[in-house]
Amino acid sequence: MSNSLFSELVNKFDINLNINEIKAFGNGHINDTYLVRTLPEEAPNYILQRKNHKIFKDVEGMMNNIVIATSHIRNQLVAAGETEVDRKVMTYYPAKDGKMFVNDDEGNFWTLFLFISDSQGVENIQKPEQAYSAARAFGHFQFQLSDLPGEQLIETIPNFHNGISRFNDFKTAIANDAAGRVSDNQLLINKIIERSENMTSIQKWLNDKILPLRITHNDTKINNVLFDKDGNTLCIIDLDTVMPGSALYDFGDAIRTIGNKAPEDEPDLKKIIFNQEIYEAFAKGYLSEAKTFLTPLEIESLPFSCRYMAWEQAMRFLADYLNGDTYYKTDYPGHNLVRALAQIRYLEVLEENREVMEAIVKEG
Ligand code: ADP
Ligand code: GN1
Ligand code: MG
Repeated sequence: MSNSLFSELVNKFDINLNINEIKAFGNGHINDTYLVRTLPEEAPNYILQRKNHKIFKDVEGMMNNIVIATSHIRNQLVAAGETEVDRKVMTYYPAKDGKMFVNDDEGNFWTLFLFISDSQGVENIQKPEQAYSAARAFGHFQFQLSDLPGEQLIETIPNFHNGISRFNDFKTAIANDAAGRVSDNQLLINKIIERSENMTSIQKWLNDKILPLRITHNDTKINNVLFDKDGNTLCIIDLDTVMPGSALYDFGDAIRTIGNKAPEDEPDLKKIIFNQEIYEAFAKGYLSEAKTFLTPLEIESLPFSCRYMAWEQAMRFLADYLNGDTYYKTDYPGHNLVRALAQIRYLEVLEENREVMEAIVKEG
């Protein structure tokens, strides 16, 4: 898209900006993110983000969730006398027509929010202290939303972490065999199927109301926490999937990304190693915030949630590969298969480390 088209989009928002440049930013698998730099140098910068409306089918409802959640947190911060509110919670801007997005001529949905200056997202956590702080930030985020009535929020992607419906989608992908890739991947497919009975238990507990439904983030990749330059956490970002869910998904997904010494698409399976030190720091940080509101079953199931999220993610990547790569952005042919193989290997590694993971959570 040309600079003038970008500027045209930004001008539809209810904010006057003197744009210096707009450039691609970030490396998510779903949305497209652009940094809007403004003049003078010291003025705030912004992020323009195209929401993937093929995946988020109700962008208006999603933005409504985000406004409800961020306003709720903002009110708490103001009431507590917090001075740097705009660095502790996301600030989204409305369009001139009052909506929280603008549409372009092709029907895409664009949103604008404040770029939190002097902040950084971390792709690979190396230090246990960072894991401890990030865990506290995610736990605190759940706490901040714990008194918000869940009925106000929609499911931005229905059944997002529902293991039963994800497994049904997976079986459909196998039955359709749209890309003719099933027969070559039977071994991997079986690794998912043989664990399905056990893995769908979180959803069964939610259905039976044995587990509480909370308002959770649902995409707790570690790069969704912003740190300041001194390593303190600032704010939780990427709020597209804030909706009713289980606290277990947030814990498990964070460990999926940082409890593994290798990235989620590591092709060399020997490099996929459990990072016990980071897991321990994350578990301790999370529990220091969340112990007060989690139920005993939730606490006891934290190690299981890590295995669940690895299984779910392996299944999602593999289903996408079998469907012909229609969901995730990929960098090369076969990328989704590499991701699925890496996630299954990580699941096996977590299974090997089950006892130590349970012992760490018991210690609190
Ligand atoms: P995606 O859904 O594609 O992961 P994000 O909303 O997480 O997109 O944004 C992509 C990247 O942009 C983040 O990982 C982070 O580095 C940066 N980013 C996002 N929001 C902010 C913000 N409010 N302030 C500063 N940087 C941000
Ligand atoms: C997607 O957008 P991004 O990269 O933060 C996905 C997550 C997956 C993740 C795997 C809406 O997250 O659920 O865990 O990729 N988001 C959506 O890396 O599907
Ligand atoms: Mg993100």
